[in-house]
Amino acid sequence: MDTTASRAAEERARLYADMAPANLTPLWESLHALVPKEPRSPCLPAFWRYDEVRPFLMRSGEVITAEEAVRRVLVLENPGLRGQSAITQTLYAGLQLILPGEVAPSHRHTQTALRFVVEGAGAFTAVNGERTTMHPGDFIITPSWTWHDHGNESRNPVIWLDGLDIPTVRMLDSGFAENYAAAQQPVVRSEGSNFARFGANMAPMAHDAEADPHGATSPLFAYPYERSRDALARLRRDAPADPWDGFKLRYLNPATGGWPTPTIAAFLQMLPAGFDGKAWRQTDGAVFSVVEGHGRATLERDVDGDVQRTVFEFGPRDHFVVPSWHRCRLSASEDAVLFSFSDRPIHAALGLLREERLG
Ligand code: GTQ
Repeated sequence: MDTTASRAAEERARLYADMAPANLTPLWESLHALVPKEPRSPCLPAFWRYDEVRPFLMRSGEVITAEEAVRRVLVLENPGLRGQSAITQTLYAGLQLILPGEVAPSHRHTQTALRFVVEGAGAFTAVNGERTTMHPGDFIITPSWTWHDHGNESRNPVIWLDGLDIPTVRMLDSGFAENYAAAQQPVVRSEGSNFARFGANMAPMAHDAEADPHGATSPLFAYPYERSRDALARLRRDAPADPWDGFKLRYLNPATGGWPTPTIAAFLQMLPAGFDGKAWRQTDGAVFSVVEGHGRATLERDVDGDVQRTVFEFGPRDHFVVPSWHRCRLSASEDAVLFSFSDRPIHAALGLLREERLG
């Protein structure tokens, strides 16, 4: 370095050091990272094989009760976001275990939650005074600020995937929570009441009073797998598979046609045996839970001219995450059904949603 350049570098370094106590930093040192040409997420592709996770979950059942833990959950923590309890920059995911006879006590919080039942039937979740019995593949919503508790009156352990917008609410500093006075909230409606009111493509004559007046969260809180699975099977009879997605449907808010929750979207798709999908990418990072079948997800992204490739060979009850703007191709060696959720409603609401379907 010539002396002029080294003098400039020294003067800059002195400026940075002198102004740091005044809480001032030079934008020009970080501009390209702050305003990147395209997303370069610290979130990494990651895979959780169920055979590996399940024994740890069962061990957690030996060391702590659901009551003591409040929620006995193993967090699916992204290896690129260690210490943040996050699976993507905006979303949290975990696998929750509830053993026969246990109760996870009632509380409420501003974070929105979804459950996707992975193993076992006969546990229940109670939301807003109504219980729903859980079966594998059921998609269940816990809207922001609604009382909820879980219990297991069956003879088997029940395990489900929790998806919450915890990192989003943390970023917005809008988290509130409180415990209910008793372990369980009173049940005030019979099971199935919610589905009768909102699950038949019909709605009560006046439902504004009981539903979220902003329509931000679906008034329907349980979407049975049987129905969703049947819809995919019927789709398949009448139309060819989409080259990128196979047969894919989104869960909706029946009162608005919009997303089921204000922050989290959810999807169910079937990849027919032999499906070899084309690549797509999207700004919303997505978490996948495999329900049926075996297949492969191939993820790629370009880093400084190199292609980083990650391949996941998936089977039932495995979980994986496709971070923002990674190219992803899905294929299936036998009929496969995948549930997924993402922060798509946030991207859409802010005008930031981008997606590409590649050749
Ligand atoms: O079931 O209420 O996985 O509050 C994390 C936080 C589940 C729940 C989680 C929660 C819950």
